[in-house]
Amino acid sequence: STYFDKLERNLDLDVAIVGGGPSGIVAAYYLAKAGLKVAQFDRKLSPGGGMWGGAMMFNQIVVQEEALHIIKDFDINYEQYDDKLYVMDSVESTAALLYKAVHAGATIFNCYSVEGMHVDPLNIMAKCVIDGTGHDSEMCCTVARKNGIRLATDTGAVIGERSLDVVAGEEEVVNGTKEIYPGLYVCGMAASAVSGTPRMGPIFGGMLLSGKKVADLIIERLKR
Ligand code: 48F
Repeated sequence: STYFDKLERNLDLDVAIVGGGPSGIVAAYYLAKAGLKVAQFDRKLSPGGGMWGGAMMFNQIVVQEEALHIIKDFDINYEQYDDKLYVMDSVESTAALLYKAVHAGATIFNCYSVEGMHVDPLNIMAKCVIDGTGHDSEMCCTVARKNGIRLATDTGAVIGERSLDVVAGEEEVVNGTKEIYPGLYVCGMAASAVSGTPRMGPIFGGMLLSGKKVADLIIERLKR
C-alpha cells in the first residue's frame, strides 16, 4: 500500500524526467529543491546511466572548472588534476547524485520503461517532460514519429549524434539543452543526439551543466 500511495502521488507531476542518467538526475535535484513535484523514470534496475562506469570504464570521472560548483552542491569529494580539471570517484559521484536528488524531494522509479506498448500503458500527466534517455533520445524520436511535428532543430527532425569531439561536445551539449517541442525538454546525450552535435569524450561537466540548465529553464517557466 505504501508503494501504491507513492505511485498515486506521482501520477500528476510538474515535471516527469525520462531516463536516469547523470544529466536527468542533476535536473531532478534542482527541480525538487525549487519545490516542484518531480519524478524520474529509468528502465534499469540501477539508475545512474553511464556514470557508474566513469571515463572509459576507468571508474573515475573528470569535470572541468565550470562545472565544479555542481560537484560541490552534491558534496562529492574531488581531487584537483591540473588548473582546469578535477577528478572524482564515479561510484561515489553517481550514488551522491541519486541520494541527494531523493533527499531534495524527487521520486525516482526504477524498472519503468517509457515506451509505446501495444497494451494500454500507465499514463502519467506532467506540465513538462524531460527527455534524458541518452544516445537514443527515445522521447523525442517517439513524439516526432507519432505526431509528424517539427522539433526545434535545424532540420525539424532528430538529426542524430555526430562523431566524437571532446572539446566541442562539452559546449554543444549545453547549447542543445532546450525546449525542443512545447512542454518537451531535452538534456544530456539526448540533446546531442537530437540536435546533431558531436559525441562527448570522457569529461562529465557538460552533462552536469546540461542537467542544471534544463532545471533552470523549467523553474523559470513554472514559477512565472
Ligand atoms: O546515457 P545516460 O547515462 O544519460 P545522460 O545523462 O549521460 C550520458 C553519460 O552517461 C555518458 C557521457 C557521454 O560521453 O557522458 O554517456 O545523457 O543514461 C540514460 C538513462 O536513460 C534510461 C537508461 O536506462 C539510462 O539509465 N532510459 C533510456 N531510455 C529509456 C530509459 C526509456 N525509454 N524509459 C526509461 N528509461
